Amino acid sequence: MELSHQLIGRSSTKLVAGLGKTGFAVIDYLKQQGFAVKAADTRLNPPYLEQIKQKWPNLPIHLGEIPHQWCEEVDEIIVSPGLRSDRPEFQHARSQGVSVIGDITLFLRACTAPIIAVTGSNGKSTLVDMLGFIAKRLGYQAEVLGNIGVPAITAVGREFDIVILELSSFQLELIPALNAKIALILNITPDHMDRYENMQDYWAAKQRIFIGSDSVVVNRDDPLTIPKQFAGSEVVRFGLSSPDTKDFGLLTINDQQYLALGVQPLAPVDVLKIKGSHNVSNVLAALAVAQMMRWSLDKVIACLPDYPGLPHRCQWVANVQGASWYNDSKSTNTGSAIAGIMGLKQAGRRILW
Ligand code: UMA
Ligand code: ADP
Repeated sequence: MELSHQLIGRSSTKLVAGLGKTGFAVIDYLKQQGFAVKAADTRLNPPYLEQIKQKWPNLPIHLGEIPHQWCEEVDEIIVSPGLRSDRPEFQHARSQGVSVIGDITLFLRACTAPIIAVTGSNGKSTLVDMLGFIAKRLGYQAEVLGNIGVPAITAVGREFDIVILELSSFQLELIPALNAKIALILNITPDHMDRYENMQDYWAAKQRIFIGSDSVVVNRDDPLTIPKQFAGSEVVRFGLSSPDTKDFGLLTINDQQYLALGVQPLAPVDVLKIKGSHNVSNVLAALAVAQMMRWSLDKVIACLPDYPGLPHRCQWVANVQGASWYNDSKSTNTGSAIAGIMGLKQAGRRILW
């Protein structure tokens, strides 16, 4: 389905706050739409400054603390995910009737394709990448967008039939209603505690993914992934234990572990290239999504052994003198570090971390 270009308030001025990857993509989109744009960043030398100056030499730019005046003289501010949207200048703008949104809200205004939305503390990128891999193998035109590193707004104008959207808690904070076809929180462990008061606040931001969603996937190993409110139609669960009738999980048959739907074994876990029980959990989540999308499970199972995983995530590098080496440099919080160590643990195996 094609994304429509909504030309809302062509003559109005937008302020893009944050001149990183997101800010650059948002300015590009807004300029293409014919809006007057101003840009600001609290840093004196933000990463995309030179590209922005080169592409739009006359664009007004403010660097350093953003003045209240800059925020009140526009009709809308698009705040990059790395910037807190409760900063005083944005609060002031709100009090003056200025709308303060994020890049995803801008994207949602133009997106008519169904969205599979994924958040969580760890494994988001692996899951969305895997879902993109599967969807493309099954012949769907799928776009993998968002926090994985592709600002969603860059997809507007392209043709596709499904969006697989990775969302951070920062992005979710600014989304009023995502209305996803399927929404899921993969897991919740402490992260970004410099941005949130406590785990409750972090969890509440993640929970926003469920607003307006048709169906949800729940990790039954992690109660924090259950929607606190859900008015949609379907819930499918996954977890590493043996599953209930309609859930995904693991069955042990003749000492071998199988991915399973209810009592039905689907494929031995050993066929997967990506290793560790945390990755098995990611695969089970993908199967739950596939089931809800009514994708052929036989076809999905057939392509799973080919999924290579993403670099730097428990990525096998080499075997040297009997020792396996893994690169897990994308492990940036305690939850993922524990998952990496515990996930690769086997009887008789010694791990040097
Ligand atoms: N910053 C300032 N002043 C500003 C604007 C930004 O100091 O005025 C700082 C922020 O505090 C942050 C950094 O600059 O430390 C980058 O912020 P940004 O919003 O400009 O980031 P982008 O380059 O646009 O990248 C963002 C996501 N970054 C963050 O949320 C911090 C990228 O996720 C994402 O891939 C990209 O948009 C495309 O959607 C990165 C990330 O680390 C990979 N995300 C966190 C995570 O995964 O845990 C949430
Ligand atoms: P995210 O996008 O959420 O940061 P990634 O897929 O990039 O997640 O993986 C980041 C780190 O988390 C890597 O070290 C990876 O091995 C680990 N990881 C992947 N899946 C999970 C999971 N389900 N639970 C815990 N850690 C995980």
